[in-house]
Amino acid sequence: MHTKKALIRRPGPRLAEGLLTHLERTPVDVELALRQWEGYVAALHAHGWQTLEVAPADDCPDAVFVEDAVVVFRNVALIARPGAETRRGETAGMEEAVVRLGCSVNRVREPGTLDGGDVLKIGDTIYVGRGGRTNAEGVRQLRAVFEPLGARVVAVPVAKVLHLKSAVTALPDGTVIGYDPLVDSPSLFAPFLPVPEEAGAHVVLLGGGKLLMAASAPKSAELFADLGFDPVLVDISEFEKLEGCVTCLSVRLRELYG
Ligand code: CIR
Repeated sequence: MHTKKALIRRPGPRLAEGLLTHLERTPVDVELALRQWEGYVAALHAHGWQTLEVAPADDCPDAVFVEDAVVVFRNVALIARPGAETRRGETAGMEEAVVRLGCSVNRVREPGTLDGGDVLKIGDTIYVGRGGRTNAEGVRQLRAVFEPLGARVVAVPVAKVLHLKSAVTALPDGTVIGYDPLVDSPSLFAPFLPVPEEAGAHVVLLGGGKLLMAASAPKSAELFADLGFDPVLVDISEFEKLEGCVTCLSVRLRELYG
């Protein structure tokens, strides 16, 4: 049977202290964040995803942004080495989780840094953003792990946003979507569709044309619906205050089982 599994990590008590790079700090309602996280997880369940919780890393305020701790291609995991030192404590629990799932494990090693949020997979192409969190050595190590498996690794500069996937993700047909003012090099992606809102650049592919998106991107949702996709909107306002988006709140592992 085709099982869709996703790794998640519940928000910890220090969530409100999460890192900020591009936004001014505004108060985060941790209770509301927990309810929004439960809504996000419920949306995954409603669309056939089984979720597995990664052990909490409560000393790390940003641990809920679980996607940053790993990259999985086929059944091979590359454990990240977060560019932000305060996030390094997030990877041990992730390593345990992917081992439980039967992945083989590689680790980004010093002096490499790499955040999972900088990695966008479209079929066998893996785009990796070289930016504030992922350095050239991290890119090299990612290539060394995934190219032998048949991946085409394409490195792209990221300067305008935190992570590559803060700027671009992809629709089920492979069209890359992004909010033009925040995409460093749109010409690197083809086909590329500009969207009308920053949060409209972030979609999680739920399967069957369904797109999990932030409620803060209604015009982009309308655009996608008009193209024959089915947007599923969730309110993640408290995570957006911390520069998080729908993509980074889970690690989807379709590849392992599809
Ligand atoms: C951070 O700065 O690391 C967190 N406050 C936000 C991480 C969001 N992750 C992502 O976009 N992949």
